[in-house]
Amino acid sequence: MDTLKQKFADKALSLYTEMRAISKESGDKVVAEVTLGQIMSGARGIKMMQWETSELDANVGIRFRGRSIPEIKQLLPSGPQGEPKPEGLFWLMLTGEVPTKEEVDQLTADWHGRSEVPQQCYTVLDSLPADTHPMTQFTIGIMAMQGDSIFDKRYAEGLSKSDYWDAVYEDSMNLIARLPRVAAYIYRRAFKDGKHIEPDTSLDYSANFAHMLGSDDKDFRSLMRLYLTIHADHEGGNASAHTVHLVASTLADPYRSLAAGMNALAGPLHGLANQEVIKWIFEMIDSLGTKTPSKEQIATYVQQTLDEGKVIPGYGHAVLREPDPRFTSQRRFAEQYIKDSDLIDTVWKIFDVVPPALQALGKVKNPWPNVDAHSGALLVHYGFPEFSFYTVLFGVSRGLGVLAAGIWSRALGMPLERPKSVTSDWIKAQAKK
Ligand code: FCX
Repeated sequence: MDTLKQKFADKALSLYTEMRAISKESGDKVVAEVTLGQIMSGARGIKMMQWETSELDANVGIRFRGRSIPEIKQLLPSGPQGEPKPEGLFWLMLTGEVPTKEEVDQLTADWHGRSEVPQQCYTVLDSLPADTHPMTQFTIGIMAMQGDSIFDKRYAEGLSKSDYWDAVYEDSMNLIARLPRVAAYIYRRAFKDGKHIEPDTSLDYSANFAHMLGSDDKDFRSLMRLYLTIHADHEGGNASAHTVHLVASTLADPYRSLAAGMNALAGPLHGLANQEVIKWIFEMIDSLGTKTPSKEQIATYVQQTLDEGKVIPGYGHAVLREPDPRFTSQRRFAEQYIKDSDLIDTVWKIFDVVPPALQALGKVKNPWPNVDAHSGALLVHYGFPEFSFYTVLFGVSRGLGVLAAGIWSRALGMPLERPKSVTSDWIKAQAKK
C-alpha cells in the first residue's frame, strides 16, 4: 500500500471505531433545533451531515482540517513562486497532516501514473457539437469513464463493506489524475480547433494542467496552483459537495457521484457564477462604452441590474458573512503579479461599489464578494477569455475536495442519506401551534 493510502487507512480505522462508539452511546443527544424558516429557506444552517475535509466559518471562511487559507499558504509545500500545491491540500484533507515536499512529489508522480484517459472518453466528447457547454462536456466526459470504476466492478463481485473505502480511494485517485486531461481536451476542442497538447509529466499537477490548456507562463502556473487549492472544498453543505455526498451515499461509484455534483456546480447561483461575473463585467463595459468605468458609472449599472430583478454575480453567500478569503487571496495574487490591468482595476472598483448597494436592499445577508468575483479577470489576463470554460476549472479543483470527503464517508461507514421532507399542510399546521 502506498504511503498516503496507508496513513489514511490507519487514521480512518481509529476514527471509525471512535465514531461507532459515539453513535452508540450518545446518538440520542439533542444538538440543535430547526425552525420553520430554515425548512422553508433551503435548509440554511441545519446541521445534518458529517464532512471531514473542511469546515466553513461565517467570518473566517474555509478551514481545511482546521487551517485557514492564509495558513495553508504558509504551511503547504509550494511551487517556485510560493503558491501552495493542491497535491498538498489533498494530502492534508485525507490525513489531517501537512505533507513534506517529498510526499507531495510522490503524490504528483502517483497522479501522473494514473492520468491516462480511456479512448472512449475522447470518442464520446468528439461526438458532441464543439459548442456544447463545457460543463455539459465535462459531466459527460466523467460519465464516459464510468465503465472503469473499480468500486463498481468490485461491488458486483461481492465487495465487503470494510473494503468500500479502498475501491473508492482507487477510483478517486484515478479520477483526480484524469480530470485535468479531460478538462484540457474539452478546452482545446471547444476553443483551439482541437489542437491538443500532450501532458508534461515533469511538471506538477497544476503546471501540467496549465501546459495542456496552452500556457507555460510561470505566473499562470502559480495562479493554477492557487486556484486549484482554494476552490477544492467548502465543507459539505454547498450544492456540489452535498450532491456528491448524497449520490455516493447510495453507493453509486465516484464517477457517478462526481458527475452529479458537477451538474450542481453548473448552476448560476453556484459555480457557474464565475462565468456570469465576467460576462456581466463585459456587458457593463460594452454598455458604458469604456474599459475604465468610474465607480459612479459602475454604481448606476449595478442599480440597473438590480432593477431588472437580477442578482449581482460573485456577491453574496449562503454561509459567509465577510469578504471571502478565497476572493482576498486572488486579489493578493493580482496585486503581486499583475500591473496595470483595466479589467482587474474594474473588479476592485466593483468591490467598493457593490456591497453598499446590496446593503441598501435591506435583505441581502452577505453583501461581500465570494470566490467567483475575482477569478475570471485573472484568467482573462493570462489569455483565457473563454468564460464558458471557467466552471470546468472550478470543477477540476472541487473534485479534489469532494472525492477526498467521499473516501472518508465510505471509510467511516456512512449510511444512505435520507432526510425528512414535509408538505405545506404540515408547515401550516405547525405555524398555527
Ligand atoms: N445580488 C442581488 N440580490 C442578492 C444577492 C446578489 N448578489 N445575494 C443575495 N441576494 C438576494 C437574494 O436573491 C434574496 O432575495 P429574495 O428574498 O428576493 O429571494 C435575498 O437577497 C436574501 O438572500 P440571502 O439570504 O442573502 O442569500 P442566499 O443564501 O439565499 O443565497 C447566493 C446565496 C450565493 C445564492 C446569493 O447571494 C446569490 O444569488 N449571489 C449571486 C450568485 C453567486 O455569486 N453565486 C456564487 C456563490 C458561491 F460563492 C459559489 O457557490 O460559487
